[in-house]
Amino acid sequence: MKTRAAVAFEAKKPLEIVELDLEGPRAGEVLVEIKATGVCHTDAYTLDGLDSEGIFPSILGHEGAGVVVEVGPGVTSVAAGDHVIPLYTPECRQCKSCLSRKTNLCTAIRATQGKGLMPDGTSRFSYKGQAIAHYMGCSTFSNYTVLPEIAVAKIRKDAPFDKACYVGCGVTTGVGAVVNTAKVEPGANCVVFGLGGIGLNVIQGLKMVGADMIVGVDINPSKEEWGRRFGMTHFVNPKDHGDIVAHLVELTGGGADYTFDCTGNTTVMRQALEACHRGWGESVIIGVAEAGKEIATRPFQLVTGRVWRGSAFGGARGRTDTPRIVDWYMDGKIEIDPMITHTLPLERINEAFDLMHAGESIRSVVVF
Ligand code: NAD
Ligand code: AHE
Ligand code: ZN
Repeated sequence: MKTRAAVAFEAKKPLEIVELDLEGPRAGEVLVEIKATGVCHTDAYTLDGLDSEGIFPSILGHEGAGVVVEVGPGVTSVAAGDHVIPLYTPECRQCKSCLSRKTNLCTAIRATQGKGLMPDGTSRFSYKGQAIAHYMGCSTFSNYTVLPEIAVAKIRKDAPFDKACYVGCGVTTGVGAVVNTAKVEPGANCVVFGLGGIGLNVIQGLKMVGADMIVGVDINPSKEEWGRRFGMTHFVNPKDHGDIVAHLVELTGGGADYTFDCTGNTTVMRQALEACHRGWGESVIIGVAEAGKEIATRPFQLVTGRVWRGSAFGGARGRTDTPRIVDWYMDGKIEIDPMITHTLPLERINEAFDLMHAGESIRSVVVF
């Protein structure tokens, strides 16, 4: 069949809208009509050539929602007509990682996914006879995409696609980092670095679990209003302080119980660790750093009890947890609508990247 998609032909070049060929689902795969997709900073990072796994040409996008159109042989958990969210972190429930109950990082198909291929080692997309790579196992910047059965979460049918898509990455990543990774307790003092599409979801997660102090840190002063809208209690612009760590340690009465990096900047990651309370403070890295970057701190910071950890997809087990997060949204426990600042047709998808780089959007959603 044919599908309309925004293709990343080259790094650092705008996406091009073209009609591609898409092969139908093979065994264990499903064909999904994508109805809406968010544009995450990770898509921009890959398009900018900063991803060590970046492949071109490819179809980016990993924050979608849509409808199952057709299933391949052997598929039992979803059927045509089901509403689904594609999962860049699948959940096979059978691999060593899934069975460990210690991680959400299913390893069943990670190797081929990182190469831009379906689990059988081939691509379903082609353009003028040339294979086009999948991205993060999702490729939601295409109107139709093929996904492994283990990489789709079935969600309720009354959830609007143009909001539910955000659960496919940003909402789950932010709220999940609080609930699943850090397991923040009521009354905790917390600092969130970077108040974008992820950081604001960390803030609303912190509010939901009853954190006491929720400090937001951003170099963009317009983010103060956004942070307060979702529960931030204090705002700090690093540009107003010589020693940001000393300021945050003083503000939080000796250091934070939990800090979250939602910037992807390795200097900020160090600040986030060092702003933690001696003896127990935990810092969660969510931001994705560009290829070649490394983090550093004095080992003494860890010797004296601070903990560094990371969180991918908010520690969520996709098929199990994302339908529940959609329920939280539908039940009014978390907000999504105000964070979707821009809704655009596919033809204008490059504007979503411009808005993000200009700091003018929280989330842009492309609707098909
Ligand atoms: P975004 O562009 O919407 O927001 C980033 C925010 O960080 C902006 O408000 C920006 O002003 C702020 N910022 C930039 N430099 C800063 C600095 N030095 N100090 C303080 N604030 C600073 O991006 P996003 O979509 O929210 O994504 C944030 C990060 O999370 C990205 O690195 C993205 O790749 C990553 N991410 C990780 C996961 C995961 O599973 N771990 C999932 C989604 C996104
Ligand atoms: N490909 C990069 C790593 C990118 C990365 O860390 N991705 C996050 C999700 S970001 C979503 O917006 C993630 O879940 N990683 C786990 C995984 O298995 O990829 C690199 O450095 O090579
Ligand atoms: Zn993302």
